[in-house]
Amino acid sequence: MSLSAFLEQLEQLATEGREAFSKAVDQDAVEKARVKYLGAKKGLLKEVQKQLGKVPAEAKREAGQRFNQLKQDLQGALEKAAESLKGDGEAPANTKGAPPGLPDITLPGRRLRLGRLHPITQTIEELKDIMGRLGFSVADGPEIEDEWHNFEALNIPESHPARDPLENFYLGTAQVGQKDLLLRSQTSTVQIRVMEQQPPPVRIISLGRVYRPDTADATHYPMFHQIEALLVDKQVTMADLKSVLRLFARSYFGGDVHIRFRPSFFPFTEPSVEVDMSWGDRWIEMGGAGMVDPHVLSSVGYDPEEVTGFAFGLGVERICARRHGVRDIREFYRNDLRFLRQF
Ligand code: FA5
Repeated sequence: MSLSAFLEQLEQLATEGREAFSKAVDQDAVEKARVKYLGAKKGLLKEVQKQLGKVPAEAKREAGQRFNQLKQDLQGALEKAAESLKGDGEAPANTKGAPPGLPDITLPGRRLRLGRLHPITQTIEELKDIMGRLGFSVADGPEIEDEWHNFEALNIPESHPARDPLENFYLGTAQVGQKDLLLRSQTSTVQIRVMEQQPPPVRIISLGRVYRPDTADATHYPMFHQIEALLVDKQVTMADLKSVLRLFARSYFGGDVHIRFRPSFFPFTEPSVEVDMSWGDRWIEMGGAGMVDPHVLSSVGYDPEEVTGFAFGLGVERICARRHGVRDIREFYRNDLRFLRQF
């Protein structure tokens, strides 16, 4: 290979390499460029170095010098790129190149940070996807509810402790003779709204915020999210409930998750169960479930002799926390960007 052919190769590599480092927008891109151009095994520079042996003996010295120069040059470009992306993407201090007071336009630009969806929003989208694949469509309901949808239609009578003012955020807007409004305490309200509006079969999920005056701790927050599922059709059984929950859990968490039912009580399901999920030997309560109580079906005008149904309601924060190893759900609402940027 002639000296000029070798130098030409070298120049081209230099131009490309410098450009790659100067265009790198984050440390990842810098690393990619480093491997491509300066990689010890398969870097392009290494490839060119191999050509050095083919240059005629009398031109070797010059070729070698140019090669070393270029190598230093690219290493410099790498360090500069890495340096300028350090420290949260801040541009380096304006210390040289421009007269005092004027911006130095030769400095690399300030990297723009892209925003991202909140981890709970990301989880909701994923849960919708999974349940969508199982044939469930998304239904929506208001966060400000009336007592009929939050309680009565769900078989929770006036005297039930779940209606206690200390357990709910009542809005205190009732006029004389009217029922009060409240922030919904569960997404089961949407079951009623959907069944009131359409005849069976029903196969929906509803995801959204719910509110309870719970003291915040590692597993509780006064505002949290639930995913509610409702399936009403002919001959729906507990076995269907368990299969759907298992499929759901395995799709979201992976194959090693197990589910178990513990007998429980909800006024709107009979029988009712608490749904626990486990990894290894630790069981965590994720929500409640059961077969829709015949009273609830009749209260929305369905015939309980004709159709049966199951429903479940799970806490989204707990699901998301478990998947990502977050030990305290309060982290989701501290608005600490160092935490949120990890998702
Ligand atoms: C209910 O809310 C029922 N509506 C669930 C249901 C739906 C039963 C359909 C039957 C049929 P529960 O109050 O247990 O049930 O709440 C369900 C889940 O919400 C809990 O298991 C938990 O994961 C989550 N959860 C409850 N309170 C909080 C809170 N303060 N902060 C975060 N998550 C909570």
